[in-house]
Amino acid sequence: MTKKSMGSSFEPHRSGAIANLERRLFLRQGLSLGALALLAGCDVTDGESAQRALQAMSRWNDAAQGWLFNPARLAPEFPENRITTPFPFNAFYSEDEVIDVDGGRYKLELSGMIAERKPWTLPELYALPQVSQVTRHICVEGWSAIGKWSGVRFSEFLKRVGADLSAKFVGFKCSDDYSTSIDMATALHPQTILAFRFADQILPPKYGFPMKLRIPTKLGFKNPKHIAAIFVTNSNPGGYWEDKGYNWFSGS
Ligand SMILES: Nc1nc2c(c(=O)[nH]1)N[C@H]1C(S)=C(S)[C@@H](COP(=O)(O)O)O[C@H]1N2
Ligand SMILES: [Mo]
Repeated sequence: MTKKSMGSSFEPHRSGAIANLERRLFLRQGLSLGALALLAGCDVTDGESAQRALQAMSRWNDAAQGWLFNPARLAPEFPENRITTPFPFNAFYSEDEVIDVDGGRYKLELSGMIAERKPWTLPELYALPQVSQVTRHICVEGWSAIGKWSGVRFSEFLKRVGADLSAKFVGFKCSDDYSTSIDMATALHPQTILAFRFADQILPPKYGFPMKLRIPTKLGFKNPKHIAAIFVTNSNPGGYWEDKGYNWFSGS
């Protein structure tokens, strides 16, 4: 990266992507591009090195958070009278575009570092031991709501399918073309559940039929709905919002 003096001279050359980057940087880290340039010691006004500098910072952030994360720490649970009604809907599209997954034909696909990769039907998944939780869902957009989800502990599921629990990441592909990924410690956290029910009813389409991963220790966008495929890997798969610059760890 070449060092370049900063000043208003680069302003007119700033591309849309750079302006966007600067806005994100300021909103998320309270940093201006100029401050980042000082920290990074490089010209962050050219798109590629800016992206590299941001990614380096975000990776450092993930490493620090991973190191601080205590898998034994539990998210608060609430009595049922604290449940938020109606529970908000959110997705990268509007509620009238919610997808309709055919439960009869549905099969959950498994791949990567998993010994038994046979697909699972819904009746097979519903027959697994079920637990419930009343926890707070926190969205990065600035709202939160308490809901009740039920399903199988994700650690239980991963053990049953012979997932390599020493692998680093678990990735999720969703039927609505959403994706996300989590670290293995979070996947094995006792409150992380593969949820089939919301408020004691089969998960309605808007909340992610036929299943979502409920992770009360992570922000809402790390809780994938409409899961179609799960894979275990050692290389960070990123995700829909993660690839757009949201901090990958986004939790505790
Ligand atoms: N498949 C899928 N999962 C998703 C999303 C999405 O757009 N598609 N949005 C995420 C975000 S940002 C939030 S806040 C929650 C919203 O879940 P809810 O509709 O049950 O409130 O789903 C998360 N999981
Ligand atoms: Mo969200």
